[in-house]
Formats: sequence, structure tokens, C-alpha cells
Amino acid sequence: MHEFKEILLEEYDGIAKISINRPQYRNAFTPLTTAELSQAFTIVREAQHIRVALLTGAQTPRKEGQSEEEWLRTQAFCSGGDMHCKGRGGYIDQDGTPRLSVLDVQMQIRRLPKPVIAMVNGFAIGGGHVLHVVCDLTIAAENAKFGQTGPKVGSFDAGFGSSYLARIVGQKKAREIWFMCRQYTAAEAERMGMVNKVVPLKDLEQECVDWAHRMMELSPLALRMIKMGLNAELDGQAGIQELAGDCTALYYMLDEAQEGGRAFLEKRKPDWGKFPLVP
Ligand code: 1HA
Repeated sequence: MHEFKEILLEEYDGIAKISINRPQYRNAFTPLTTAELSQAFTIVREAQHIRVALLTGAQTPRKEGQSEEEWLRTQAFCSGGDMHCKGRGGYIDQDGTPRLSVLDVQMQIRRLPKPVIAMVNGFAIGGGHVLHVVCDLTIAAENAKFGQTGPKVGSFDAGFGSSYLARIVGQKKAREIWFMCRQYTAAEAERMGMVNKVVPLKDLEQECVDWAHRMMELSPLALRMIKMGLNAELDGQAGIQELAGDCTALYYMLDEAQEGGRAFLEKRKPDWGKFPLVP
């Protein structure tokens, strides 16, 4: 759909697949990666025919002589911020500016009025773990590994990466994940409630497509309103603003809202009496 350097954006049958494409670095993200992710999510938001987005990591080909087990162990969804770019104040972009722009990507995923599935094909670590947390659903391969490293490498995400995580797995587990910096298997992550389903890696994409197709049989507007309602419950005024915006868009679709605008332009009083006030 679009040429990028550090991500891939593909589309099939109303489903967009966004892959972080730096498998040699376990799909760690640079400021360029996050800038491209932002562009991709904007494209996905604007494209009316796209109904569901998948977020994943590009895979490495299996090397000659490498066992399947070893190959599976080295695959990654995303291993967080690229340590080669980590500087004072953020991850340093090509112009020397420090950035934490993955936070904007997190917000875009949460605000995207379409479901986003994290298709976790391997390591989801550090800022990569947070990316799966902010997706609406997570489907993981059996070989996936989940965990935080922030306090080990001089970082932390006390935003969605902690508070929203705690809403999903509970306060004790969220504190364990951050205070211990251990890795968890896909099965453990599923038991904690942060993964919806675990399948073998070879079946992962088909499973995600099946979930996407199931959601595409349902009312897009109903799913959108549910997503915004679930966000509003957690996000305070900003969440209510998001939900209220969608309510305004729906109201504008009614004759009653059109009457107000028309009456103003026709310099008359609006006739609200024409519209039923259902109990
Ligand atoms: O906390 C935040 C933020 C908070 C607030 C706001 C913004 C934030 C933005 C980002 C972040 C963070 O993400 S902090 C956390 C950063 N990430 C990490 O600490 C994870 C580092 N990586 C690992 O722990 C491990 O690589 C791994 C568990 C994912 C995989 O281990 P494995 O299989 O033993 O592979 P390994 O040999 O370590 O890595 C393979 C190659 O990938 C290495 O390169 P090579 O030596 O072959 O040249 C390795 O350097 C590279 N690599 C892996 N992860 C990263 C990386 N290179 C740069 N940055 C990485 N994150």
C-alpha cells in the first residue's frame, strides 16, 4: 500500500497488516520506525474499506543448520526502543532530536475507531510489550515471550504500560511484571488475561484473520462505540471526549440535528416538535 523503510504495511480483504521490519534487532523501534507506524495507523484510520488492523513483527528466515526450536526462539514481535538510539531525553532521531514518539503510536492504537489485534509472533519486550498491551486483542504464538526490561536498562513506562496493564492483569501481577523484569511464556500470559488465544506460530496469521473476519461480520459502528466506551471508563475526561465525539457524529446523522443548522440558515426558529422524544 505504501513504501516504508522500517515497517511494512500490507492489506488484504479489508484487513491491514502492519509489521515492524527490523528482525535483525528483534524488531526494536527507532524514531523512524515509530514515525512510520504513526503514518501507517493514519492511513488505516482514513481507509474506509479497512475494518481491522493487525500489528506484528517481521520474521527472520530460518538459517541453514538452525533447528526449528532455535529459530522459533529468536523470532520477535517487538523488543522495545532501539538501544543504539537511546540518548539523553529520548531516542535520538536522524536530526539529533530526542523523541519518545512511541507514546503517540500507543495513543493512535487506542483511539483507532477499528479493532487492532496484536499478532505476537515472538518476543514482546519493553516498549514492545506495551504495544501489545494497548492493542484491543492479543493472539500469541506458542513461542512468544512477554516481559518488561525498563528498570534493567534505564527506562520505564508508567503510562498505559503500567496503569492499563494493571487493569488487565491486576495490580499485583502488574507490579510483579515491572518489579521483577522476568519473561513469561505465552501460556502464562494467557492465564494472566493479557492474551486472548495461543496457537502454534504456523497458524498465527490465519487465526488472526479468522478473528478479524468474525469481527467484520458484526456492526462496525457497534464495535467502535464499545471500544470508545471501554476506553472512556478508564481514560477520564479524555476518554469521555472520545466517546462524546462519536455521539456527536451520530447525532449529526439525525434529521433533528440537521433541522438546527437549516433553521439558522433560513433565519427561522427550529421546529423541534417534529422529532419524537422516546422515553
Ligand atoms: O521503556 C520505554 C519507553 C518508556 C516511555 C516512553 C517511551 C519508551 C520507549 C521505549 C521504551 C523501551 O522499550 S525500554 C526497553 C528497551 N528494550 C529492551 O531492553 C530489550 C532489549 N533486548 C533484549 O532484552 C533481548 O534482545 C531479547 C529478550 C528481546 C531477545 O534476547 P535474545 O534472543 O538473546 O537476543 P539478543 O542476542 O539479545 O538480540 C539479538 C540482536 O538484536 C542483538 O544484536 P547483535 O548483537 O546480533 O548485533 C541485539 O543487540 C539486538 N537487539 C535486541 N533488542 C534490542 C536490540 N538492539 C537494540 N535495541 C533493542 N531493544
